[in-house]
Amino acid sequence: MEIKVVRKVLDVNNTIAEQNRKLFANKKVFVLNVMSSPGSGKTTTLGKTISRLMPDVRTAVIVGDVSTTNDADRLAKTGAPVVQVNTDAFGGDCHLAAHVIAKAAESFTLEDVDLLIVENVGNLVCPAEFDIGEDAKVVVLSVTEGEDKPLKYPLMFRVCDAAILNKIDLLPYLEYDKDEAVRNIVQIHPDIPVFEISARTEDGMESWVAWLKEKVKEKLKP
Ligand SMILES: Nc1nc2c(ncn2[C@@H]2O[C@H](COP(=O)(O)OP(=O)(O)O)[C@@H](O)[C@H]2O)c(=O)[nH]1
Ligand SMILES: [Mg+2]
Repeated sequence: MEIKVVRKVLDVNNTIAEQNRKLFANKKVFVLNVMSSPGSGKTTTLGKTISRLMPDVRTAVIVGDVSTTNDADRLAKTGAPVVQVNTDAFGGDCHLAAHVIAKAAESFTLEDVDLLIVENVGNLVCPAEFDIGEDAKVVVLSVTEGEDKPLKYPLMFRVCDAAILNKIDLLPYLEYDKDEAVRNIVQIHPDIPVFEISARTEDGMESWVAWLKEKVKEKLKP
């Protein structure tokens, strides 16, 4: 019984996600869904990423958190239009569902947007299950979270098109086997690109931003 209810929720979500996908295709907007556990560095990474993309790639952001507008305030400093969604209004949902994205996207003039970035609610479980009509999904894993997280949360790593391994500036202070972390990611998702970066020092940012730019360009090509 419970499984049927869950399936129905996901079916309804998938239908709205397809409507979103059509709308974004029609408006030529590339949508990136960014997911991770809380604190792995999504907002910091996105702030630095957007600064490198603008004004060439016109970027807008939807930020999801259970509560507060902290991240929207941080990302608005890049000059990109930002909408904060607080899921405590929806019972404290642990993810952004497709209908929430549809509503939030109404705040933007999509004709003036090339890239819509969605910073999802922080956790490695629910966001992986909800299609929002995006073109690509990215997971951010930081080196303070342990090498085994891809094995513990395999769905997240399976559904993502790229993985960012963040906070590599901290490696000298940790007993962290980076190669093992990358092996675990690739064991779950062979051939997935893994970008080793420090959002703080901006080490490794170029190849990540180049990958994203290429993806956006592919979609915007006439
Ligand atoms: N040392 C270090 N700290 C980072 C890095 N990226 C983010 N942080 C810090 O990690 C904390 C959480 O970052 P935030 O971007 O808010 O993570 P989010 O919850 O995933 O959006 C903040 O204190 C950041 O300053 C990094 O590359 N290196
Ligand atoms: Mg954040």
